[in-house]
Amino acid sequence: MITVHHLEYSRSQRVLWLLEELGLSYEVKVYKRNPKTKMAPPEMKAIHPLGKSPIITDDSLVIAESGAIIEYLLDRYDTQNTLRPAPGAMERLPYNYWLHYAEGSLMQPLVVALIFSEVQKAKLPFFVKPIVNGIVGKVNAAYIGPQVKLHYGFMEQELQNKPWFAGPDFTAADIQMSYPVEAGLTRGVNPSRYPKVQDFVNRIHQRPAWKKAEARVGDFGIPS
Ligand SMILES: N[C@@H](CCC(=O)N[C@@H](CS)C(=O)NCC(=O)O)C(=O)O
Repeated sequence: MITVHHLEYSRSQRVLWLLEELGLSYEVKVYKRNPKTKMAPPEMKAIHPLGKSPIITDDSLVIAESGAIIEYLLDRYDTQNTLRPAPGAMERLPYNYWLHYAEGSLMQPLVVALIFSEVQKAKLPFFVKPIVNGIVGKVNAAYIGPQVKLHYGFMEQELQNKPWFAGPDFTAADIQMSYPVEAGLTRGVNPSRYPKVQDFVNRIHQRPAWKKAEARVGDFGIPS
């Protein structure tokens, strides 16, 4: 039996969605974030030493890291390759690219954006606030803003002539991309500048498997 260790409002929503797309049965154990630090609770470290979401267990196997979980589930339960191009197919390379780009490249500036927005929201003595705001403003102007613009411009361009990231068909790479794409939109990216990206988000929300997975845990919100 597959169990998804799901931290609320986290990357593991993708695993729930994938399991619904594959029509597999699974159990979900929901963990709450620490209200102050937003970190995962210590119980998750009892499952995997890093204690980060997602983690799945499949009988005695423990698997962490969303990309590795997706590959494991497809290797084991999607042998007909319904959610990825078959090895050797033309779209297999772009599929691999987007599967890895999501966590390897796109998430980076978005995590920095989240950290600096938390720093700006922190309760600080009034005389420290202008200094902190100045630093945050500089990091935004020099790094976060240009990087996020670069990535969203790239994705917008890539989606000009194809409906899904890897080509004409919906794949698990779209599932992996969904979280960082939406994280950017909740962290200040203006959707009207990226209509194809916004359209991607609208279309994934319409998928029955997305709706089923979201209904299973309540709400798929993303920390902003
Ligand atoms: N690259 C990892 C990232 C895992 C990760 O950082 N997960 C976040 C949730 S979105 C987490 O568990 N945060 C809480 C914590 O670090 O305590 C993956 O894709 O699985």
